[in-house]
Amino acid sequence: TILLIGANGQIGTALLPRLQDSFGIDAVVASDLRMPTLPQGPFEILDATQPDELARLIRKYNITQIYHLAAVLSAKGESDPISAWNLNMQTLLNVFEVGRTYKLDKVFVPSSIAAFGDHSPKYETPQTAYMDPSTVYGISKVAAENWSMYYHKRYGLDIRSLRYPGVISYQSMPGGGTTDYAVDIYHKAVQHLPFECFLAENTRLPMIYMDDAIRATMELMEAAADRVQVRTSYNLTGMSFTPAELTASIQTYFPDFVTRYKPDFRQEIADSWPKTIDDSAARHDWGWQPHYDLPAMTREMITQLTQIYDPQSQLK
Ligand code: VAH
Repeated sequence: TILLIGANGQIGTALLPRLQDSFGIDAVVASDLRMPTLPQGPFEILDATQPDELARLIRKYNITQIYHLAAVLSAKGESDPISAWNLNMQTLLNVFEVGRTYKLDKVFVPSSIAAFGDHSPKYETPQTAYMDPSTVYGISKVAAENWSMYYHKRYGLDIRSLRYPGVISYQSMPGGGTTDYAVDIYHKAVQHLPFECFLAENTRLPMIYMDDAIRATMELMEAAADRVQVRTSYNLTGMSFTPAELTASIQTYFPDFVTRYKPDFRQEIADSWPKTIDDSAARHDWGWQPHYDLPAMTREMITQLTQIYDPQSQLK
């Protein structure tokens, strides 16, 4: 049985149905701090900062795999660095400790391009670059990567990890990230509203469409253990674009759509991150290949969100 922690979050919402498709609805226990409006399948309220609560669920359901997707993201973490650090690290170490104690088969923990920093190369950032993250979120990700490696080497725990770029999806809203603008912009566009962007127009960042992010996660977790050579976390990317390029892509559907630029504190965070990513290790080790580029993603986002906001209309 699989335990999904952070099932209500942006990635959890999209990952849950895919795990249920692959393993069966009763083989996946979803968990989060709050009940979702419409729980699909087994659901448990879980505060993963509490080791006993987590261990109780492991025993109750005979959990053999954990996908740990609970975290405070980059922008939100800056408003209260110590709480963000505590939440991100406590939940991670609790997951690794139950992983070791209950001899779990596999554990998935996400890292992020936010683990890179001012002195990491900005273009085609390599798998093994110097990492000096500027946010507490990024610091927690670098620490998480090193703990992953440590538990793997010392206890043989099969931990797998991806450095997600900004993830773009229609299923649910991200919360507290620096790449969130690239989701919000589509919501404004399909509602025929102007968009105010908190990043400057030429801020290039690596991104991925949710479908590709989920497929990468599933493929990494399905790969034979000896193919998973990187035990910190794999670089991963789908595409890279700027707010201006994203706006132009949306304007092919909505020519009157406008973005106004009003950079705030998140600009500095974005400027410390890579602009493009070299994910050749993932491609080489377990065959990673993205399917969505910017035009394909825009088409899909606009089609799906149009259905949600205006179910009567048909995108031509
Ligand atoms: C954030 N989306 O903006 C997250 C992320 C790529 C960065 O990990 O904080």
